[in-house]
Amino acid sequence: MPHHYDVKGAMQLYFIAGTQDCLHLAGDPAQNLLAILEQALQSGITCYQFREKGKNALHDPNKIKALAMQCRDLCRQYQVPFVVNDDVQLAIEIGADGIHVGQTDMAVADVAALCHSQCFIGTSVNTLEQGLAAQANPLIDYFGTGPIFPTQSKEDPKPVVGMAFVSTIRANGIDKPIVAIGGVTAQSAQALRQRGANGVAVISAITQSTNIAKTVKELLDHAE
Ligand code: TZP
Ligand code: MG
Repeated sequence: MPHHYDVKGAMQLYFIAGTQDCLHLAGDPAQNLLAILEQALQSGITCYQFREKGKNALHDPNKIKALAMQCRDLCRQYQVPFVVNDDVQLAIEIGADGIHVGQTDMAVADVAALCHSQCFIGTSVNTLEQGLAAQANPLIDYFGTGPIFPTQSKEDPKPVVGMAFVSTIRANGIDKPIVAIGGVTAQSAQALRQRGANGVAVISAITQSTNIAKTVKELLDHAE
């Protein structure tokens, strides 16, 4: 039996973050992540991805799992899908709603065999060829297109694709749920939706906001 989520609806405003994205704030990064996530949930984000990644991330698997469970519990309170980045075993262990795997992570067929009954599956697309392959693969439920603009939030970003990439994806008959990612702010969210994105995925626009409620409202402006 496949997962039962409204994936397209979840793409409207997809927040991604880990402790590495909270290091600009004083205090404990894990507590800061939880506080930011709770504000973002209260303000109306439609999906959250737990992404603990890079040299500044937590590295103790027990701490990562404990934090992921706290984030999951917050998302459940607000009935917002909880997605785990990369780590399929963690996603299964803690009952995540979705799993996101990049082009070089575990193969989608293997991910699906392990967890598609519970989790929806997302991937990342940086070229039209990858987009056509993701469209053709029935195991992929959504994908991220980007980076649209330069990003400070990823250590090894792929080449910037620009807003036109979203139009190119739709012009080629790709109709799966897509979320535009990479340097997206309230200034570009509406234009990305007009080009055919179902929504936007952001890290820093929310983690570095000094008014999360206002930022989330602006990022959701003109969403369906
Ligand atoms: N994948 C492509 S760009 C990116 C990821 C995870 C980072 C997006 O972060 P920001 O701060 O919204 O540019
Ligand atoms: Mg990955």
